[in-house]
Amino acid sequence: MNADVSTQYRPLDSQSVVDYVRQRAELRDIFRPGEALEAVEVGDGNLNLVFKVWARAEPSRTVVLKQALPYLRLVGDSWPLPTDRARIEAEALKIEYSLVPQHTPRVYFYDPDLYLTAMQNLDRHIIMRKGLNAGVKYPLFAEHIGLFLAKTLGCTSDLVLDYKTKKEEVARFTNPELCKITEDLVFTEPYRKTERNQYHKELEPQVLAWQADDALRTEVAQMKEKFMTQAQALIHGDLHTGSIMVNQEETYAIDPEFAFYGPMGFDVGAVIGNLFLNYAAQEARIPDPVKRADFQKYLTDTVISLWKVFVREFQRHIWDRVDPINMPKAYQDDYMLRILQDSAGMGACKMMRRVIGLAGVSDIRGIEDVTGKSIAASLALNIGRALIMRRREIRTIEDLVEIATSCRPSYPWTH
Ligand code: SR1
Ligand code: MG
Repeated sequence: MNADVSTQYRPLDSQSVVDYVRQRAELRDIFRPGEALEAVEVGDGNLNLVFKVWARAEPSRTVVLKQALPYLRLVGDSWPLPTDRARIEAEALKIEYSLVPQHTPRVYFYDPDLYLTAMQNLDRHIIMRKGLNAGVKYPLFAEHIGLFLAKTLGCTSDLVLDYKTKKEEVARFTNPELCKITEDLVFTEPYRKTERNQYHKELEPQVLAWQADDALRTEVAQMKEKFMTQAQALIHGDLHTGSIMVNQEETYAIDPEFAFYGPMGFDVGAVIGNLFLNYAAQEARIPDPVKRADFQKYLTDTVISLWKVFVREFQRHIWDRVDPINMPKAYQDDYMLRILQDSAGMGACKMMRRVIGLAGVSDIRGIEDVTGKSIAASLALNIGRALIMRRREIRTIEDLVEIATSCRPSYPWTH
């Protein structure tokens, strides 16, 4: 076991989690002493155990327990992983809840011996990626995530925090091993031959062209440098559509275990990049061209409105409260433009890694027909390349969307 694992640590299972829940005083408002409880392990992510526990007599009285394993679940115990990520996640959730409680699951407690967080069970919501793959629209999502991004990023930055608190927060959220996963899987491995890359063989000509492209690797290296050096705000660090739970009325961001002080554009770009991954996937998922165009327009409209909400809420919660002597309007406008261009570049990297590297997304890898999968993957790579290479041209969110929507798949290959 890892050196950093507590001596009291033991991974729970669907039986032991029930006994554990009974012992926790923090949950006595939810569960009655001695009543029958049921539990199931539902974790389908890459890293952790996730249990749902509920009262048999009244399943709406329920809780989720998320427990870190000391290794990467996706790969096994050959890839050790620090359990401190569980503390980071619980502390990030508490900050996010203080800023946007309507979009953050409530934490009941964190157990530092078991690296376990007990939190609100979002049992009326589904993982957004699954909904999008099924062609479901979420009309309030842009409004909700735009607010979430503006408050969680703006309020944890130097624009709001005092000089000392900011540095203390950077230290508290130092998360080197999970950042290293992102540095490797998002910014490094897709652009070189490695055993962990996992693209399907029909895509090989385009992957090899991307890996041979010096200009592309130069731009990706710049994004990696920014990710590693710009402690701009407490970012979620993994805000893809698998880390968002939705229904028609509500939106929650979950799973901030990759949180650290990084560039705001990494979070905004994660959301935008994942919407464009789904846009590319719909090329194969929706055969009817009229229905496909309608859903893709919903996705691009969502990108435009989430950015506009982000700008509006950033104005309201951040810029309206700063000192305009040292942060004049021109500085503020330039700050927002830099976030937009970073979002294009980092969102692009997030798209390309999900096509080429370890830990792909079901939007594309879940397409069974190999021709359809190749068309979708090729389009995602072309959108990614265009967004990162042309990001300096972008002045508005409409420019960003225009660059993405002017791309076409290169598959089937013409030579
Ligand atoms: C090795 S972990 C793979 C991926 O899962 C997480 O959700 C992050 O995106 C990470 O890169
Ligand atoms: Mg996750």
